[in-house]
Amino acid sequence: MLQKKENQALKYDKGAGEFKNWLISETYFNPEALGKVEAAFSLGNGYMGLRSATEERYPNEVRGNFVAGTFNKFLGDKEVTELPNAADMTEMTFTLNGTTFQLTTGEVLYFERTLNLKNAELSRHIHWRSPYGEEYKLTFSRFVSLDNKHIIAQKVTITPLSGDLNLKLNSSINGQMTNTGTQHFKEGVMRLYNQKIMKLEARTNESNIDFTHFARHEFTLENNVFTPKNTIFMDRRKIFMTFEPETIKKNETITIEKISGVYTSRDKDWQNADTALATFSSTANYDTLFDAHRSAWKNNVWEQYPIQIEGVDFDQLAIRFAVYHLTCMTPAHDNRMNIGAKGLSGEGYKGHAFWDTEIFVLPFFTTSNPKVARQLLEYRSLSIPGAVRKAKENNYQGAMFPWESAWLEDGEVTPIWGAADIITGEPTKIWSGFIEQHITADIAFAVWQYYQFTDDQDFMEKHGYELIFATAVFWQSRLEEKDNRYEITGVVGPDEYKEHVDNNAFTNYMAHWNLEKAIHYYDLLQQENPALLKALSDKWDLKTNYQKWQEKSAKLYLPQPNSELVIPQDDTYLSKKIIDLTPYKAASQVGALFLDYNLDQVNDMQITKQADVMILLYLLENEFSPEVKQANWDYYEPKTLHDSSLSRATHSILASDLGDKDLAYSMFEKASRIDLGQNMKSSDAGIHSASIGGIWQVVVNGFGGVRMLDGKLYLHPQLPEKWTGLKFPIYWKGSRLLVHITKNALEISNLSNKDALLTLHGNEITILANSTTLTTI
Ligand code: IFM
Repeated sequence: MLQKKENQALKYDKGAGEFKNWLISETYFNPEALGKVEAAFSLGNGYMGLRSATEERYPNEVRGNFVAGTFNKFLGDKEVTELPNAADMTEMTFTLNGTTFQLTTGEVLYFERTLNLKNAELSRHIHWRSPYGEEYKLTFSRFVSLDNKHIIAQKVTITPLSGDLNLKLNSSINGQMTNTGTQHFKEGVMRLYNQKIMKLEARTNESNIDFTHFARHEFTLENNVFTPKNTIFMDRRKIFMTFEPETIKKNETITIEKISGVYTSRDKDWQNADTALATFSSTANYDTLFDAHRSAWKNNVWEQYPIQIEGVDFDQLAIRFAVYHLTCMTPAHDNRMNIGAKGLSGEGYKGHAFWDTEIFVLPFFTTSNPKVARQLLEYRSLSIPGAVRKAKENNYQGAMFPWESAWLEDGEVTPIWGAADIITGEPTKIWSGFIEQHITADIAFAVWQYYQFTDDQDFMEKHGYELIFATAVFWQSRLEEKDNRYEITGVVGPDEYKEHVDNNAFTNYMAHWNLEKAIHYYDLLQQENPALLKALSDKWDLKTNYQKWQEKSAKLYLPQPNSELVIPQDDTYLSKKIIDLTPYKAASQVGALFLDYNLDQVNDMQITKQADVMILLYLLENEFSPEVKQANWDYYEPKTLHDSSLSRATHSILASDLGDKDLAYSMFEKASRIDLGQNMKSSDAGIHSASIGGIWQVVVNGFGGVRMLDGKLYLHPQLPEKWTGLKFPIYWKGSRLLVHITKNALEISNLSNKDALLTLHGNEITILANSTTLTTI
């Protein structure tokens, strides 16, 4: 019998003392909603991500362990490359006096599963009565080390409460994992070393990446280490051991540690499976590994990003949850890799990177850890060859970046077929990979944003200028001449409910912005670095392109506000049918509209999936007046279903710009609950990376009012009524600033040796090096 369900499965207020607003707890076990906790409580370190499936197995679970950058394409033309699900090293089956431990049998007298964000450790505390009335206390803890990126550590304790215990443990490295049925690995060597370390090797079947997995165990009874009777077994793609300790007396506690590791031939320091074995063999025990892991989180994460929200406990927890997942999802160790739309927390979107990185996640790193931002942008630079190939395949020039991106050389990897069409009964075609093209300008935008924040000239010379030029070469080749102007027809904009539209405002404006920036930097390099300009000109034929940029940019059609100040989202949007969206807006599940209409029908209605004109008003904010922003909000928001998790954060920031604090806060409340809230189905396929980056933007760019416009830093804080304070760090042109906003004061500490210039509420101020400035607001 399971515990009685409380109204809310997740609790946010269990943390006390040093853990206040650091803990998220699941308070009853719900076998119907395993995916939520597997993803939202997933562990990771940017090298790998581990879904928090339990040690014991359940029918509805989705176990997952994803190693960044290890893409493989299952042979077959319907498949695209994806991050394969590595062997599961966490599985353990406990047989207690002949009965398998399972929370769906017997009686759960107590259950709590907690993610401690501060220490990035997952724990479970259980009091279980077996179907035969025997009672046990079990605790489980685990972490994915931030200090040693290859390591997963687990610790289990079992205390028999009603009599002695005969325990049998079956613990495996299970390579039978699939990605929803697709097996990505060829079977490799299995072996037990020194009666202790299990090894399972596997190789991806198309990309030929070697994976070597290890696991070893340690047993302690009442603080005495011992080796129980054990046996090794091998099965297809699975190696496992059984352990049978001597009888454990009533109230005695047995502790089992399982330390596992995965190494792959994608690792920069990979040599072979033997050196991986030597490295793994020297790893320490749980507690020692945990100390190093906890210190890494303290030093590299929480001291690097000391972000504090005062006044609402949930909001403080939510921003920590965001920073936690931003750390878990980001392969900061390797510039050949990027961030998946679901991070490393699930199979959703196959580990592919989208514009989610540049527009939603990157601002966090650009502002608070520029080194990582640079690496992520270098990934785009290194993947230029794939973008050039895509341009050529489409008869364009320059770099046409893939809508979905995986390994550097892969080019476009968006799947072609998606969800069922309820009218035709066929799969819906996904057009984004063909015609959602704004990503090319989004990448250029992020490069420029990074450069403005950091003044990183070295990056610009090695990567940045080329990215801005190569993308502008694409745009000039993409524009179509019509009636003495240039247009962009047949695209999907950010609103993916509109396909094959002409002159999507966001796309046209961003393309124009991209062309203008290329012209600007071409002029600049001509003055300041002609040698570099020559090298890039030789590669990209910039002389010819420069002229085309000038001619075409000046004549590129930019949809203007109409008499009601509304910017047409595209050429036909405003003439389409309007329907009552009330039921769909109220639906708890995303995409409820598609239970009644198919995409072709929605294409003919004024229904917007996610921020489209709205995101234009945010990114290029100084090109539009407050009146235009308000008119477009009033027009589009009621027609926007927020069916993409990217939408609400942008709306919240715009509401702040419009001076509507309550609206901004209510949008933030919804955005911050997409993964962390009580909807137990919202995260099954993985957390929403862009939404998580968006939460940080709402806090810092929205409520904190931090904006970079034309290369200058502006601060215009507008705290929600319920907040009493907000503290966050920002890097600005080499200075590290700590901003503390309260209801009526603003304190900025410059923690570096360089003065910082910024504009506060319209006035320019200098924050002197190593000093603090206090202003009333
Ligand atoms: O990039 C987004 C897109 O804007 C909306 N659909 C989901 C994608 C991945 O998050």
